[in-house]
Amino acid sequence: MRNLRVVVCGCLGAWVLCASVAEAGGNDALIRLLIKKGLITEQELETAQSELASITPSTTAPAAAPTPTYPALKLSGRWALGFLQSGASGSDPNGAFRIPDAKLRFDVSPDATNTLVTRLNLNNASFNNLDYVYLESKDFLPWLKEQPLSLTTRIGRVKMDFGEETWSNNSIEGALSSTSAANVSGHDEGLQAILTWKTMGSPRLSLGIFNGNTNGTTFTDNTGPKAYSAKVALTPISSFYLSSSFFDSRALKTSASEFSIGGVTTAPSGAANWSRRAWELDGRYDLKKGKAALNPPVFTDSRAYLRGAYGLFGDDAKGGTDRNGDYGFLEAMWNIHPKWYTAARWSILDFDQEASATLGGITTVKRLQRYQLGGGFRWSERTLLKGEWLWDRESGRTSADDAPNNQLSLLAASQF
Ligand SMILES: [Ca+2]
Ligand SMILES: [Ca+2]
Repeated sequence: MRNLRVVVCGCLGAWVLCASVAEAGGNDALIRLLIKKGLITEQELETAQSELASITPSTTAPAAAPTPTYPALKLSGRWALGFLQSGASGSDPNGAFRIPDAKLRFDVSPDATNTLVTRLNLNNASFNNLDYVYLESKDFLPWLKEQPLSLTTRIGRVKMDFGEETWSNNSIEGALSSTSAANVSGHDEGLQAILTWKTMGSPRLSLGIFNGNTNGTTFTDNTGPKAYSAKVALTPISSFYLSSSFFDSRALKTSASEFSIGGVTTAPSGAANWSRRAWELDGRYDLKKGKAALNPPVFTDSRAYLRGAYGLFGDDAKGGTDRNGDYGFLEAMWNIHPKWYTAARWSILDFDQEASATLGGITTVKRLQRYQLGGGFRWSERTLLKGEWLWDRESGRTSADDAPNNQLSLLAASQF
């Protein structure tokens, strides 16, 4: 009898599966008959039905994506806090617990095309300014929807799209806690247009036009000529990314530029009118490329990456001394374990001939070479514990050579 029950139960399982597809009418009578004849118990019937439920493919349609409702608000942010200790000429000679980076960002979308982006700069637990406020509009040209193209425009105060370090030059998103020696970056008021092809290596063209000068209290442009930037980027193979950027501030008179090179934005000494131009080439190769986006680099799931940049700049000073030079970096990061990574970078900012500048509070630096070694522990998907040792070597100074400004940083960093 037991063997018969096993056979009947097995058959019943298959039969219930078929019966679920066929009409249900009349099945109940058959089940009642099988129970009555003692060929199956109620408990065995329940077990068969529950097994059926677990193997039957869902016949319900996949849940449709919820229709977005507008206006929509998205809140995001990041922070890094911890302990920093520098040499006597650095920023923290006494050692200090600090919050070197804290940002809060609001993305408000009034409709499906437009998003108003505002980011608060709360570094060192102070309200400093709004890093940017802009309106981003995506794919609003009907004819473009028929093409393998995507167009995004931004108008307002934006981050200039120049080079690659600018997209991760902070204590959270960079593999290392500090930036490279040149850290070329800037925010300015203007208009950006980004055109991306969805095929053929995803080439990307980014163009921008900006006021150029740093803001007074009125945020107006002190000269008619506008600054502009251009960048082209390409991913010829999935593990290799390449970009080239160009910037021209055009006439700034004696105002400072919004485009920073090594923290230097002021006019060259003696200049009655000046302008800044820069060109940069960037490359990145990922070993065992993962699925995460290239930015932020610290959250890469590739096994390792190597990236580098080389740039040239010229500060043309009418009535003063030109300030030209070049810069670059080489950076490597290696995920030695799913939870642990290590990273290192060498970078340089080098002024030509007799030119020099104040870099990180150290005056008359002709050449800065920065060596960084660090790593991190992935506490969770979004929170890291990071450590870095940084050596800054200044040379070519007229007053003295290398200043004691090396730095140790131990940080907890997170983003949401
Ligand atoms: Ca201008
Ligand atoms: Ca030094």
